[in-house]
Amino acid sequence: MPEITARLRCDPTGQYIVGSGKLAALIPVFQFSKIQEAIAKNDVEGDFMGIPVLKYASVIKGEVKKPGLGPLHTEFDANGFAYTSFFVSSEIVKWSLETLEPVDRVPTYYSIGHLCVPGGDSKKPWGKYVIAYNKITKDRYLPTGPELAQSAQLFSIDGPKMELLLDFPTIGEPHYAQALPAELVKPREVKFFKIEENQHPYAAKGEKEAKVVREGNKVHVYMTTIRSHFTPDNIEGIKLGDEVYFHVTNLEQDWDVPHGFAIKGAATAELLVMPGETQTMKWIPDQIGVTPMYCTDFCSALHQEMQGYIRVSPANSKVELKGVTKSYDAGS
Ligand SMILES: [Cu+2]
Repeated sequence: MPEITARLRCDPTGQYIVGSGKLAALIPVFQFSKIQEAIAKNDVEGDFMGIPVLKYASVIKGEVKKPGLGPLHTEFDANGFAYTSFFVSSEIVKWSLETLEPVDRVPTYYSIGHLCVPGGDSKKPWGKYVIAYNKITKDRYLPTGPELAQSAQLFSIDGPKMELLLDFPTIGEPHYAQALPAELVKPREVKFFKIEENQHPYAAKGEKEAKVVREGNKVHVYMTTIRSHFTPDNIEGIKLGDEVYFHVTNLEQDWDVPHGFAIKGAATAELLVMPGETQTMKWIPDQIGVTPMYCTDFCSALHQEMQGYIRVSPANSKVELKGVTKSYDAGS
């Protein structure tokens, strides 16, 4: 029995199970119906840790002989062909599930590991492309950090010969990657969250709902954000010893208009608030004075103006708590 390192793939018809091993020199193809027969007849050749082992010769449909070196992973198209990556000989080999003969091969230039035919591990592969995910592709892209980018390759498989279309960087070698036609994703795409469906308990669904509320030493700022201002953007009456919660609602109802929110010197990270969403940032001021807050996502030409101020008073101060909006953009 050839060396198999636990890589078994079932073909789209469910009849065949293809095994492979990184250091093997052939590809065994098992037949599901034969496995069922062997189990029924108890056609075994001993056991491994109590698990009965079926006779190799009884369950094999056949072997793909001398396909290349180091067959690793196999994917399938919709026309009865399999595509196996070869780690040692650095290639993809296309072979027929019927005849078990190789019919085409294409170099991948690097040590390929996983590969992906969109839908190739389902009953109905789309079967137009195969993607090679490579290992050890050290020299392909500029070194930009402690880890180098790997290089993947996209090939067409809908013609008589596999053809290289593109190579592109990946982080590591994606394992069991899956791809599917964009039309399946597009109708489900979320472009923005509907503001009227926002369930956040501290949402402000319009600038009129913006307010600043004190509960003991907790201050809740119901803040809205829209190109290119915050409401309120001038807050005072916050005292040293307060815990301030900024509940920032992004009023935008358009695609790709997130706003950021940060407070200068804050110990917490910034927020990135998607259109229609509310997010909360906690801030404990540690000094008296005026602290700027600002948008951190380039949202329009007036993004730099998207800022405001928070005045922090001494703990015993009598400054009234209030939030107003002072800086409007030209359109407001
Ligand atoms: Cu902004």
